Amino acid sequence: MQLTKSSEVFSQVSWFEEIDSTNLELERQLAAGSLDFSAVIANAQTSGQGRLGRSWLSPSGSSLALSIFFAGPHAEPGWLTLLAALAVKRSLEKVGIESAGIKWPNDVLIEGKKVSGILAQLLPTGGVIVGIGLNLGKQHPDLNAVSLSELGVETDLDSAAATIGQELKALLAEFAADAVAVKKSFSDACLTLGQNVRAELPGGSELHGRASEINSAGQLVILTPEPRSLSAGDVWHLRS
Ligand code: BT5
Repeated sequence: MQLTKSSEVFSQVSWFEEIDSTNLELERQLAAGSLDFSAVIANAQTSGQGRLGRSWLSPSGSSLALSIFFAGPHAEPGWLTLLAALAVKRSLEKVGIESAGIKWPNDVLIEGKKVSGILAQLLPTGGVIVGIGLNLGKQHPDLNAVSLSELGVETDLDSAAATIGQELKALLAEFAADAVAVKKSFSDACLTLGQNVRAELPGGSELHGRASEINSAGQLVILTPEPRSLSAGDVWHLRS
């Protein structure tokens, strides 16, 4: 990726060779006070967190673990996850990977395999932690995963984090200036739209229908055939 350093992009950066989870570490740091747009970066996590209690595997050398703190309302929380996914997609384009798409809300996929996942956590203070995992090296064979090195792209943790941070900063500025244009850009990158989907809601119930649009709150609208808006949950793309 490019030669910018993460220390030039984020307001403050803490580095760890290994940590339980960069999201958890950032949460601990917040108790002592953290600056807006500060970041925690790790080479390995022993307890990487996915959504809904799932795990994110990130042994040493396999991926970038990056968590960013947002103190204020840069964008609606629902949009922060989507903007982070779009920032990852744009970062991949910077290194010549054009084929990545976003499975709503938080997966970046290349040819059906996951290269990145996002975990946003709302804090009681109104701030948000956005955690981003990006696969850079060898992956566990049981995962439906792909990494940059498997695609012939070598990058280091610092430049990957810096590029994502820069793209995210740029997107937040674009979003503040012209949210409609960014929403269109997200929709164009979103693999879920137009698909017949099965959605599992956090309470366990299911919806079936066609994913028709991302609404202004960043929710996925599914025609069941009545429109239903989803703010969280898991979505499976079904064969038509
Ligand atoms: C996610 O959850 O995809 C959110 C992942 C967020 C990870 C970052 S790393 C930095 C920060 N610190 C943290 O502790 N977390 C964040 P979800 O949509 O629930 O997907 C989780 C599922 O992805 C797992 O159940 C596995 O099936 C799969 N998975 C786990 N590790 C993977 C990997 N390295 N590559 C691809 N898929 C993986």
